[in-house]
Amino acid sequence: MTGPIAYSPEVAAAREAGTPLVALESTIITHGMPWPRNLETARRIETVIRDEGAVPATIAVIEGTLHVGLTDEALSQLARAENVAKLSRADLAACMATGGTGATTVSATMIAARLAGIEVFATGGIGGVHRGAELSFDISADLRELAETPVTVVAAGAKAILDLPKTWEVLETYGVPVIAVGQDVLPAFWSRRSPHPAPLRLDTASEIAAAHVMRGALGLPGGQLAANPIPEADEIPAETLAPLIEQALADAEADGIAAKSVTPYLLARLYELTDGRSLEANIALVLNNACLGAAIAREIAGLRDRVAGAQIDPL
Ligand code: PSU
Ligand code: MN
Repeated sequence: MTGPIAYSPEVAAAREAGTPLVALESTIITHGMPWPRNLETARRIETVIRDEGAVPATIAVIEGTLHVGLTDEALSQLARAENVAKLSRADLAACMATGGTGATTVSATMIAARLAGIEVFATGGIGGVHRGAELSFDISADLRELAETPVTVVAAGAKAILDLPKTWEVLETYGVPVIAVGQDVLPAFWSRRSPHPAPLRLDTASEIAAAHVMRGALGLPGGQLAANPIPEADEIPAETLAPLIEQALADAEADGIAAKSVTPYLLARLYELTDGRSLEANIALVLNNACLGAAIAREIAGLRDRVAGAQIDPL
């Protein structure tokens, strides 16, 4: 199948039947986790979503076509491939136009999800404001995407390698709802709790779904971030991580790492510095987010059915 967008058979069937869908990014597979754990994790995430009554749609550009839903063969090839491009809003179109292959980050995955009519997207952690951004101006395109594209993103917050307070400030400026799930403080990716009070707190998938539908009814552009804390058993305490993050940042600076390479470099360096523990935590939190994402997608589908059935306006 060629053309600008291709749906996998499973996703095409779900669209036809109205089964809730959950979008998944591919950068986490190609740039966020080492082989072969990346493939194993990508498959497990998809299984969690199916077990929760939704259909996974992993998104990537392969030879110029934007794939929404990957067959297991395509997933395996991508997980093994080297030198895959990392695509954000800025480079998605050029990659497709030139027949390239690339993994989608949060921003590009949100764009693809919207095109496919998928309202929920689960991942690990969003990009944000990098430490030292006052000099480097390194702020992830993920933040502006959340302000523009109406998809609910389930993540364990922003990655703790970032400047979290500045990340939350930018999202507030952009009018993006940042919702801590079930607690009063924002999570910090590998750790359940950060010192930052949550701007919003919702405790259930049904409340998050209702907020999503209400935003649409109000005609507000943009999505919302459901910041879902990592399960307690899998977290790495923030105190343990803090010096290791400092070390990874110092190494990145010494190695002259910049632009798109910063996030993959820091994740890989932390993997070494924690003897692999950061990866185990990362896998656990993504699986946890997939589970919540599927529940939110089911709730949104239920709300839409009720609204359509009663022919009422949600407002
Ligand atoms: N979360 C992870 N691993 C990752 C990423 C997020 O657990 O690899 C990726 C996401 O695709 C996110 C991107 O959109 O990192 C942010 O990159 P940058 O900081 O260059 O915008
Ligand atoms: Mn960047």
